Amino acid sequence: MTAGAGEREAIPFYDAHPGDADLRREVIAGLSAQPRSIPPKFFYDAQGSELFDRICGLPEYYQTRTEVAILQRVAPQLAGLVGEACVLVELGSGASKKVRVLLEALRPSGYVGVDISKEFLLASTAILARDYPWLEVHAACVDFSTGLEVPTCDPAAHKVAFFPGSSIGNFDPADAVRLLGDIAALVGRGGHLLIGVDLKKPVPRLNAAYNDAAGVTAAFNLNLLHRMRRELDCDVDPQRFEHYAFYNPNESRIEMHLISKADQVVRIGDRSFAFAVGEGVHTENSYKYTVAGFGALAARAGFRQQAVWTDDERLFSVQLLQVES
Ligand code: AVI
Repeated sequence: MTAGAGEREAIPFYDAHPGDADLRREVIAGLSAQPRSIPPKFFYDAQGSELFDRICGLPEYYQTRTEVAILQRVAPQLAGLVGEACVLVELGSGASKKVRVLLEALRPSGYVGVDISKEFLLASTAILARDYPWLEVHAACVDFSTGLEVPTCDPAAHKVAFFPGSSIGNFDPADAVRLLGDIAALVGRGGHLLIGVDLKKPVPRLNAAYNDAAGVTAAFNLNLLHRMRRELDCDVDPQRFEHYAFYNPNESRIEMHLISKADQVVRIGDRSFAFAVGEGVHTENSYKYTVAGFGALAARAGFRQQAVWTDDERLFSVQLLQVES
């Protein structure tokens, strides 16, 4: 297809989107296990991605605005640290808002948005392609918790992965090392990873961020049950569950659960799952790190901390990691 004046060709799209079968299989496996759990990657259908976007603007959720302020402050230095004409690969690109600061500062030759939420990814990369006509934009719908096979625009270019929002915190440390290793393989020797990492801090601040007064985080958590109703043959009633989130200091993580408000049975196809009142499903962990603790984790995947920036209150960090060469 050839684009006419003022138009762009369709964005190259790589689709490895997990379908209904993965949702059904992982939900049934998670509800059959003890303790029960469902992986947080299933939060992000179109509704879940919208709700997460709203979370990012909440007064209690300090992460997003703090990270954006750090990125704006350090962007001018970044070009000097990572060099010119790179390809930027954004993991968990979501609404692709934060990356704009980097696009202006780095002027990369290519951008690859990688996300599990297909509709959201296609919409946000289309907007980027419209707003940055000089940029080669690609989209890849991938569940990167199971591997990172992503076509990059220009195989020879220096690669900079961008993994904002402390999404790395949603992986248990062993899985985080595995994912960081996949990112190291993607960017190659000397390649970079710019990553947002949420820091340890007083517990009330953490608890408030995951129990906002407007109830958006609760709606985000409960959307998982709405999604099961929408996409599976499932009779779960989301009103009979409630959101529960707290900081677990022994594991250095926020935990989110969905707690049954009644004795009840949930049916999915021909499978039934009995819940006693108070029984829960573990839906998310969000690990919090010290700067040194995250450096040690990244080193296990072959990265060294080249630069670390924080805000004045040390709520959040943005870290530039480089694969040892
Ligand atoms: C995407 N991730 C980094 C968010 C977090 O803070 O762990 C997801 C989230 N869960 C509840 N609020 C936000």
